Amino acid sequence: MSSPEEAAYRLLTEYTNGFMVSQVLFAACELGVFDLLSEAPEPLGSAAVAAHLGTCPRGTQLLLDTCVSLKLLQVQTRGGEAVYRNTELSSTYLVRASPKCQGNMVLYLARTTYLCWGHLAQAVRDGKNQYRKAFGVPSDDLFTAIYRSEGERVLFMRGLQDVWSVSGGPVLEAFDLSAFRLICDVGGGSGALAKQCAARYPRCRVTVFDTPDVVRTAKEHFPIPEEEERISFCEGDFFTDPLPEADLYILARVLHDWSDERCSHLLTRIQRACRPGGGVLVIESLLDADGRGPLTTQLYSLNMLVQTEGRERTPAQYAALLAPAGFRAVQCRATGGLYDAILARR
Ligand code: SAM
Ligand code: ASE
Repeated sequence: MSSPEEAAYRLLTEYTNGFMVSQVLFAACELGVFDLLSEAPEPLGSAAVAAHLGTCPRGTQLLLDTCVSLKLLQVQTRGGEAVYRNTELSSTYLVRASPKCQGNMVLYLARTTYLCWGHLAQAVRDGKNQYRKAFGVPSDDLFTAIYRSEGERVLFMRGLQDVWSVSGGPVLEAFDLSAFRLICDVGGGSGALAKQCAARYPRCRVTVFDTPDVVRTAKEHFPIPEEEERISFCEGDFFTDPLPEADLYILARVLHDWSDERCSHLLTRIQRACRPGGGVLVIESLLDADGRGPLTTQLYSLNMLVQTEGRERTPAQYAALLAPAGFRAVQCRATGGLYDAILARR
């Protein structure tokens, strides 16, 4: 039996070492460990992994053994040698070829988000995102900082779309959307959620509205199959330009980027574009009513502090933005997954 004091020390140590766990996962993804093991015809020893990846044998062995303790890899002994293969977790979520691969989000967290989090204390002091500190870029225009380069824009868009292969179904099926025939995904990025929407609701058409740079990058790097004539792109600034006509406006992970004032402005513009009886579907990770959890959403909210101008919100906070903008019948549905859905009517 351990004393409460020892248990507290163990918990403290787990927290202080948490960043090392993230880095093990980041490094294994960056190096291509999971792809290599999925393509190999049989489990590989650490020397073979090192040879294939061009990495040092000692570091490779330490990394692989730590991945085993984290349940990212499995080890067994064959002919006196330890050989490694993927677990169910890594084959499903970390191998590129898997339809549910989250590898681009892992890379984005490793290369961008992690560096902003290195300045969390500063963000709490000054209330600002940390692109200037982390990357030396000005951050007075949020998406100019987020899209610092073409490569960064592609990685952000790839990373963001990963989650919809897992959470797209739950958020789009939280409400029956079959009555909405013309849907506009406002700030829809690569079009990944629009594709899922078109697949689930065979009678709808979806317009993805985003900035000209994002629409160009989407067309170049995220092609939509030609037979999918029900999805189209429209470019503009959602704070100033006319919005496409639609029965349903989707706002997925858009409001969490912005202050209450910017959210109200955007929602009012959407309300004016929306026909009576139409609606808005907000897709976000919802905080509990008292804001005390879930921990993952609280961490995402801090992430919005270091990376954006926004925060995650409670259902009541979303309702308080939607009602003054002219939306009624606000309904919240928790999906049990990472992202939840709120439907409101014009
Ligand atoms: N909805 C997508 C998702 O959840 O995967 C992308 C969410 S991303 C966090 C925010 C999106 O809003 C980006 O695609 C960004 O380009 C777009 N965006 C930001 N400011 C915008 C503006 N002023 N006009 C149009 N789109 C904008
Ligand atoms: C944004 C979403 C994200 C802006 C920056 C972001 C995500 C990571 N960085 O709108 C995806 C959500 N994940 C987290 C950790 O918040």
